[in-house]
Amino acid sequence: MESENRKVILSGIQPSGILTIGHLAGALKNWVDLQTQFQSYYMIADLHSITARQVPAELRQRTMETAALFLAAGIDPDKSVLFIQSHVPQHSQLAWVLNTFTGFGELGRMTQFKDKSERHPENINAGLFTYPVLMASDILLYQADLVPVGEDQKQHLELTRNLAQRFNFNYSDTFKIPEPYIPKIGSRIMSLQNPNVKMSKSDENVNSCIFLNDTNEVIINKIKRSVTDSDAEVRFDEENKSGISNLMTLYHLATGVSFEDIEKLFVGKGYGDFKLAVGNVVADWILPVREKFNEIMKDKNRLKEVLEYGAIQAQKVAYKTLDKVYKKVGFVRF
Ligand code: ATP
Ligand code: LTN
Repeated sequence: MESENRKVILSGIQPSGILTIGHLAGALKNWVDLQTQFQSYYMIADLHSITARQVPAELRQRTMETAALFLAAGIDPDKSVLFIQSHVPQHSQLAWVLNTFTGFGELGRMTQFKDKSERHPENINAGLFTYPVLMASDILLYQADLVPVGEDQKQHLELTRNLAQRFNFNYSDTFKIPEPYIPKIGSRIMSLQNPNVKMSKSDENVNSCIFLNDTNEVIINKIKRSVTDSDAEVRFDEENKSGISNLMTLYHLATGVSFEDIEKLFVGKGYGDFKLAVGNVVADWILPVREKFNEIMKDKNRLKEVLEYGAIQAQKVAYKTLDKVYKKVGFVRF
């Protein structure tokens, strides 16, 4: 685990809902591959999730479920450090320091903040505004080289790099400057009901998402009812045929069949046949993850042990960085 020369990656998912196939395609699938090459830190970002109001009992349940899904998707606690963000107090501690290096204007330009405050005008809290600073702390504490994220998080990564450089310049080399790692295919799985927006676990319309705990029947039905265009050609064209292109992406990720071969396979066939085929391959893809998830959720004690072990490992690394930062800014250390 402590192999010093391996590059470090860190990523996280908020426990703000049941994970979707977007998380499997855009995040977990890659995380599983990356953990063999990199020293990997994967966290459940519960501190981030309370920027939107959560029901406490549900948050607790979702946090454990998210951890179980990480394991079910193939994250191996012997290879990766898997932990709950709030178990490592250094995240909030570093965030406070970095807040004092972040401009008001910089945060105001974040598109996620603008989107979320437009969608939820009733709760535009300061935490939502400083969310990217907490995310920067997550990354910088572990001296991450690479951060696997979806396309939507690129701007937050850019801010993280700026903050790291600013701090290093003001004092001396403290933080590694991280790079985003965005998968070419799958980094933006679109909503099944509106293929021009990202599939999102907090979408009010459950038909827009395939949840990782949906049954085969539900998956097949949701794909059958998904919104596509009005011609009948299975062709990859994200601009003009975003619905079909999204389904082709899912088919590709589930089977490995290339876009070209998918087009050939469905020449002359209608969307009905195509949607049924996508439904079947996606259901087959998710089934083992769902079965493993159910198994893991039956043994809560084991899950708790894994998370406690992860938190201890994470704290050790996080403490080292925070200690350096506290010294550099001039806090008295005994
Ligand atoms: P929200 O609850 O607002 O929908 P989210 O699901 O986008 O949030 P997270 O749960 O924190 O946010 O996302 C974790 C990771 O999964 C991020 O890297 C994100 O980009 C990726 N991800 C989420 N949804 C998708 C998607 N539809 N396609 C590809 N990747 C996704
Ligand atoms: N903001 C991310 C979740 C997240 C994250 C992180 C991702 C929180 N901290 C650190 C990568 C690294 C999101 O909403 N997708």
